[in-house]
Amino acid sequence: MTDLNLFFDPTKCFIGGRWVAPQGGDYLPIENPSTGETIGQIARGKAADVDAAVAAAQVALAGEWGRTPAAERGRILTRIGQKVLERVDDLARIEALDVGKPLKQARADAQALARYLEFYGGACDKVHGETIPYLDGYTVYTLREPHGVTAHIIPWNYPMQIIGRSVTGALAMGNAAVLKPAEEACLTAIAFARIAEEAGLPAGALNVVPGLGAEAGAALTAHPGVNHISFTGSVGVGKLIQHAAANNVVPVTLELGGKSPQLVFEDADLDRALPFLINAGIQNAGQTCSASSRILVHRSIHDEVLQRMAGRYRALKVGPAIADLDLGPLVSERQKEIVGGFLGDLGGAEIAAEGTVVGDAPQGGHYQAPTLLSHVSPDNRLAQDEIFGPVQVVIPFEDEAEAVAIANGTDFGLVAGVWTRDGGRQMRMAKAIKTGQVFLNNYGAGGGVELPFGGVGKSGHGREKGFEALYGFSVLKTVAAWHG
Ligand code: TXE
Repeated sequence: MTDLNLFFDPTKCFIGGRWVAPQGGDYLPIENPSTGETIGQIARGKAADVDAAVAAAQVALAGEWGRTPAAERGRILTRIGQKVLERVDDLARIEALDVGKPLKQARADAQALARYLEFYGGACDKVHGETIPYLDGYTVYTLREPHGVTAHIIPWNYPMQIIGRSVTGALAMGNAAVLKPAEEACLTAIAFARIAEEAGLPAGALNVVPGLGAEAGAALTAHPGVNHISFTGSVGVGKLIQHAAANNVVPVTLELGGKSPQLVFEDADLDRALPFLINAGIQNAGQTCSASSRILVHRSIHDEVLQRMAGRYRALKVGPAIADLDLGPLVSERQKEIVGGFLGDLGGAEIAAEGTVVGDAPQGGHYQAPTLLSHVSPDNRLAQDEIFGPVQVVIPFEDEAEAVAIANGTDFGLVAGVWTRDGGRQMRMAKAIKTGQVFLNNYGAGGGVELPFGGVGKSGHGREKGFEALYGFSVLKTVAAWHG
């Protein structure tokens, strides 16, 4: 069996600065998606553990953490970031085993987490209120205060990146966080708590309760002691969480994935575009909220782009995370069934090219060859629904108007890419596409932690990443003083 060789105890919850067993005494298996083996177990936290975590967060806010000045919060976050950097290799190895992503991608995630801590560490003491001119005899100013206890429900696809953009922003503003990682991949969330503890984060500022969505997750989002909810995951669960937030009248940030297009015009620099077109679809085996699953191409270059993409697809190799190929396995058999369900019903689409699962990939792993599809009608479910696997569709368009109509023709709006040398067209497209982010002649902008991120439509609402997140993780208070 794989030796996990961890620097923390994965069977514990982290509550109020202590490592505690789940109160119900129940555990969940950890699966290695590359082999299908069970490689350990994690706590199956439930409502009682969530109660304890929320109470610990409230104690922290009333105590040392609540009194920690902004600059000191910044030093602590910066220190955690430095310790994350020291552990990049360990974290990458653990994430590769837990999520199945190739080592180099897991490494990039760990480095991104460190970068978030650096960014938000530096930002803590730079969020100012303002003074507002008002009536004679008054002085009016605003304060930015923490919400209080923030709940963070995160998925399994990018645990470290999502902790970076969600939890660290909340801590920067002085909130106390309760984190419920996904049951499929909890290990780096628990590792993060251990590193934060080592770096001197005061007890209760961060609490981690692993467990099932319907148990620990539902208990956390319904908890009356929670003052803000940040959720990344499926649209269905996002709706449940928005209902739960409505019950307690608390703000909620939802990041629910997408069907993000890249628009390739006839004047695009194809040599530059090609790697972006493909990487944005296959990174993390397509299990990425901002995956670009739709490639819209001007009809005059459609066949050329399809052919060039197909050539690259045929060279893609899929294998165990540790082998560090282009793609690893999908996270679970369930995810493989979801993707297989889409590919089992092409509805007139054609397979233009597939990658290869390497011969020595272990039998029990959840491998899926990357698949490029052509002849896909824009209303085919393959072009409408989030597949969350390594599947891209190529769709031709006639002109700008049709490109925009197809790009905007899904329920989602998270990210878009536009490839054209025409400056006027770049500006028109950036305005016309309904989405949270637009990339002109790139896609993803290197993951930049500085860039606000979030969706429109069923991709969700609220913004994380960048300075903007700090406004979402705080409440504005207006103080009006009459002094005569
Ligand atoms: O997501 P879930 P799943 C999409 C993607 C994927 C599909 C299913 O299309 O195929 O969702 O993935 C917690 N109350 N995305 O099932 O169920 C759960 O424990 C509170 C897109 O993994 O939404 C986990 O921590 N919490 C996405 C988190 O919600 C609940 C990333 C996400 O799980 C809960 C992941 C409940 N009732 C999937 N039920 C993206 N935006 O990138 C579940 N959870």
